Amino acid sequence: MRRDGMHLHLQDILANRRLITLLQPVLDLAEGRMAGYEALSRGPSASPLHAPQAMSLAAQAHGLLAALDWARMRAAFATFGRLRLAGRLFVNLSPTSLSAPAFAPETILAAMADAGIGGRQLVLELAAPPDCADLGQAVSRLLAAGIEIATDDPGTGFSRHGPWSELKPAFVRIDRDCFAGLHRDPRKAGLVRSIGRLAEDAHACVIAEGVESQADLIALKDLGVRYAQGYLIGRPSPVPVRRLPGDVAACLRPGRAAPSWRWQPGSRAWSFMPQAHACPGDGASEADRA
Ligand code: G
Ligand code: MN
Repeated sequence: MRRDGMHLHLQDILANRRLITLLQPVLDLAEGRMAGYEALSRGPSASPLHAPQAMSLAAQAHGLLAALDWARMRAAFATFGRLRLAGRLFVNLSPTSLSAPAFAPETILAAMADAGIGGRQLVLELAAPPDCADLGQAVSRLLAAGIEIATDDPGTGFSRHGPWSELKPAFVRIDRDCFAGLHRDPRKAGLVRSIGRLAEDAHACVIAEGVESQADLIALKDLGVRYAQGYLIGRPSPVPVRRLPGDVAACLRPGRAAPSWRWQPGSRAWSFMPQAHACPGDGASEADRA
């Protein structure tokens, strides 16, 4: 499609609300229930902008990235609200949009209320390391409004991510490259453990994204990773699963997994503990619904 044609196509998608929202469950490994859902946006099915990355690149080229992010977020609110899902809603966002005027916390909260979603349910997931260092003020306003931030782990260009002290993420994502085959690779186990320690010190929880096997799920739980997401638990879908699949529930059954290595802030050491630590903002549930 030519440049002008692509611009018109994008404008049509935005003006006529042609975005599709898929939702993928995020499992709380400590509680054994769905903690919420990540919204994954797609363009119209037969469009060259079906893939989220293609849509972001085209929008960026035409100065429409913040408008696209806003439309994606509205579509995610509408789908999540219509399905009356409980827990958190994770929405991907380009870091530049975070400080765009349209993303003022009161505007976001009003849009959530419109969709029937309660406060304290939204997590903005930064889709890439931010180039701009001056996100501090925007982040502070969002946090004050009860909106949380999720970022990538320090291994994925986090030196460009700005300090965690500025973004104050409540959630830190690790990718399947980082943990796939974890149970037979002590180096990967060491890496996951180190990220867990960094996250713990920053008052954040780890989300492992892209979990496809039971072995990985059990190993992640053993290492104290709190949340997991992936095809094993549920595929991205317009109508996502709400209950744990049987094979996943079997992984979490008491006695199924070995005792876990957990970081004990008091002793500043890793030690075996029977229970997962508490996480910031625990308890977003039906009770948080408007
Ligand atoms: O990084 P981000 O959260 O945007 O990545 C989400 C993408 O990963 C989505 O496009 C989704 O379809 C895909 N995805 C979700 N779960 C899995 C999984 O278990 N394995 C793999 N390979 N991809 C997944
Ligand atoms: Mn994600």
